[in-house]
Amino acid sequence: MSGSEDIAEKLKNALAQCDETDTMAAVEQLLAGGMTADKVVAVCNQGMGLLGERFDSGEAFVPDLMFGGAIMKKAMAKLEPLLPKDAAASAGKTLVIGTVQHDVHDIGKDITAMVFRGNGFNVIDLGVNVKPEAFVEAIKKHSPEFVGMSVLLTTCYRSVTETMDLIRASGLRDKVKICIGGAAASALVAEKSGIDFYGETAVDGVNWSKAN
Ligand code: B12
Repeated sequence: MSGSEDIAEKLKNALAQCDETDTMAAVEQLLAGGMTADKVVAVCNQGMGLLGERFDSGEAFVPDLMFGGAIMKKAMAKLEPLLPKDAAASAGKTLVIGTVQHDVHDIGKDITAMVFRGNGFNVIDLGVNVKPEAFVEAIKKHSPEFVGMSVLLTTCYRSVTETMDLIRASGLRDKVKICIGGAAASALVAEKSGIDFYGETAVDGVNWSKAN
């Protein structure tokens, strides 16, 4: 295993074990070794996935998820200024983004907002647990080109379909392009609910938005 693969492995495990000191040290080491910030973010995501698996198998508990989330945010604060930026490509277009109703996970949504901002988009962040009505009001108020929904809980699929239904019922569907992301999202979820694009990562979402 090469040096950086070794450190990436350490980073994943440190995050999954909620070890703040080792996580931050590994982030620094990967950056010093020349790994780009977006790749380091991807490694962190894998670590959070491992933490989720530990939770699934009864090895970790909700406080661990909270602690892991806080460490991930700290790592993101370090990485955010280093993420690739290309402000010209977006021509000042607007994205309205939020985590759907009944879901309070905000780390991936925040990263997505950050990456869009870094690429010159005007981002309206509605926060977490966003009601369908709030998405609709924001579309009316800000006339965005794009809407992004984040969903991490499979129990929140209904919030996604309710949001889509209300956007359609309000006559706004043709005015916006809509993307979705987060651990519970998939191309299938997007297709079934009439969403234009599923972004596996924040960068996928930005690339799609730039091309559309
Ligand atoms: C940290 C965490 C928490 C923290 C969140 C802290 C915070 N401030 O966000 C807290 C403690 C609050 C939490 C709570 C719960 N959680 Co939780 N949590 C996680 C965990 C471990 C990591 C999530 C995370 O931040 N990942 C890192 C980020 C960067 O990844 P991401 O969100 O996927 O985002 C990336 C992409 O998906 C994409 N993206 C995200 N959104 C969008 C949007 C768009 C438009 C685009 C283009 C891209 C995009 O961009 C990001 C970067 O590329 C996940 C495990 C996992 N596999 O996701 C479980 C997980 C999501 N949680 C889970 C559960 C069950 C819960 C609880 C119900 C636990 C409980 N019993 O109370 C509660 C629910 C609370 C609620 N109502 O929302 C389950 C969900 C299972 C399911 N099938 O639905 C998971 C999968 C864990 C597991 N394996 O069981 N959780």
